[in-house]
Amino acid sequence: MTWDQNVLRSRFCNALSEMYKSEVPLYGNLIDVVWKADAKTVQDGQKLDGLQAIDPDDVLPSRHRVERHGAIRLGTAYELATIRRMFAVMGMYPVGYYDLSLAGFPMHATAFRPKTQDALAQNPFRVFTTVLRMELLTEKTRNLAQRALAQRNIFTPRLLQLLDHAETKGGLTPEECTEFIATGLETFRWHSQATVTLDEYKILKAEHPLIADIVSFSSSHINHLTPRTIDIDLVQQLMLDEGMPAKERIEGPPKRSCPILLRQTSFKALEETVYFRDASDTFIKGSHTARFGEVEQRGYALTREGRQLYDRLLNRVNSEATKQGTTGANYDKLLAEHFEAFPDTLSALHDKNLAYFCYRLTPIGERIAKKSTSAVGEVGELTVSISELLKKEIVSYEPLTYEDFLPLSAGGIFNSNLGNGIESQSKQLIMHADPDLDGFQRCLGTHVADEFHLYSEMQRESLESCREQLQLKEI
Ligand code: OOG
Ligand code: NI
Repeated sequence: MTWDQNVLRSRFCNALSEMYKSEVPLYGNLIDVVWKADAKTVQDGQKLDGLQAIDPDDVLPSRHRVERHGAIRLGTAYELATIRRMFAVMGMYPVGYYDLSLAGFPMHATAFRPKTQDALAQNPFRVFTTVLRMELLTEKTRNLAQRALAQRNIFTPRLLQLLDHAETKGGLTPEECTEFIATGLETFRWHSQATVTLDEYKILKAEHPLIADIVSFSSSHINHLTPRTIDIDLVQQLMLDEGMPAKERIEGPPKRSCPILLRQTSFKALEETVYFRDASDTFIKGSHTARFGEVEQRGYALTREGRQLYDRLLNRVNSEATKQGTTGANYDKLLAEHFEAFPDTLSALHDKNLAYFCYRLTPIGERIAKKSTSAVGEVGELTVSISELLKKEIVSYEPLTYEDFLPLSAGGIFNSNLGNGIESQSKQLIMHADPDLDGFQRCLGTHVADEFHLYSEMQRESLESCREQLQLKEI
């Protein structure tokens, strides 16, 4: 049985991209803009050293053109548990828990993604997956939502069979893989006929537009796809130059020499024609705003300490902005000012333990490793500190790329695409809910992996490999 999860994920991602480009032609234009921006950045030699360090292959256009993520929104525990099975076939596993009540939404989320560096390098596609929190809805809306969701099955019967096959036989045949892609796409396809009446849609939408988006259709349409860029500021500018309906600002940290975490922007969701059934079972024309195109620029993965500093600074910016009513360019100025407190050199990020790194032997280190005795001491006996190995240029480090998401940035992306012009920095914190990781994991039927743990294991393994090669007792 030839079943390579990485290949299947790549093929699925390509098929999804083609489907989405045909459904939302503006998304194809966005890909072209990203392509143009990256080519220009590479040509102008404006690449920052830090960016090169992130992923040297990324400057090679072929790999860079692959979509990095998409997003879907689900309604029930069954849908979440089944999507978990579907993504597992493609080597994508739930990582991280995102409490979106922080941003005022009755939802929580995880990201299904490859977990190892090798799998990420082969194809990094991941899907930000949200599920509705029924307990946060009013009774009337909850009843309506539960009724509508109980009537749909977003998975084809054939897909469900293939999931059983994959699990019981431990894989799929080549023919089954091809079928899996074709039938799996149906889960993410757009349907312009709603499953609810216009009145019901209005009730759902009045409570929250995202509830209407999740509940009113027979599939969980992909709501955006996202290529990665090496210069998001340039992409934002080019989108504006081309008259695309760009989001007002880039989410996440400000532009820096050492990019951290994730910066995102998008073109805003389009208003699309939708047909609603009325009481006499005829269709009436209405509209719905849901689907958009996004761009991401990925930076370094931060440690818990680094992330706490990021959150602290961002909270300060947001509370000051709310107090003073700061928006737009002034918000970005405020953000840049506050983020001056975040160290912006590789060595400071490393020495202050703010980011995760991958350690490697330098050519000097490799020469030492080849000899049977270590230049720094007796084989297998010595404990040498990492700072000493770095000082003697035996070992060097590169930052690890952040592979996850940011809940407040996600909130900003959601908000920009509700068709009401609310931007993240002026959002209304209407939700007073606690996170519910346990409830989420119960729906999912498994645990979500802790992203900090994954990065710190990668760092630890890289150090362990250096130790082994240098034949040291301990680093
Ligand atoms: C998901 C928004 C979150 C991101 O890039 O932060 C997201 C959604 O709109 O459903 O995709
Ligand atoms: Ni996104």
